[in-house]
Amino acid sequence: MKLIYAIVRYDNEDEVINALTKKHYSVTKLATTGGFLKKGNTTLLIGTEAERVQEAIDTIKQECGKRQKITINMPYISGSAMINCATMPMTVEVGGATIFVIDVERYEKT
Ligand code: 2BA
Repeated sequence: MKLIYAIVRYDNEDEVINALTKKHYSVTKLATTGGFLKKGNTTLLIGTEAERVQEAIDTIKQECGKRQKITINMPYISGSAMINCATMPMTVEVGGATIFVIDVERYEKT
């Protein structure tokens, strides 16, 4: 048994969840926040048999699309005082999904 953590963009969550549930995966959706951009994203928990992990990942990839580069204005503090706060353009990649696959030691429903 494996547990997949998939961090996806909020915009993609419905499509991903629908595609996974259609293929009979059980999914739990958590509302999460990225530490870097401080924007809402969605973390999906998917518990499944090891042999079904690749199909789940392929489904997630298909629904989330390719990663894209975007430019954001990051707060930039010059010197030590907040009064000197300005913004600095920075390019980051967004989209796609960040996926972790973890071994499950025990799984039961009571
Ligand atoms: P955020 O932390 O808000 O990161 C948004 C995007 O900013 C990231 O996209 C990445 O392109 C960039 N980024 C993140 N941390 C950075 C840093 N320290 N310096 C420069 N650029 C940085 P993704 O890689 O697609 O990540 C999307 C979201 O997935 C992240 O949102 C975070 O919530 C989660 N995530 C990604 N990698 C993770 C990891 N290794 N552990 C835990 N969560 C992760």
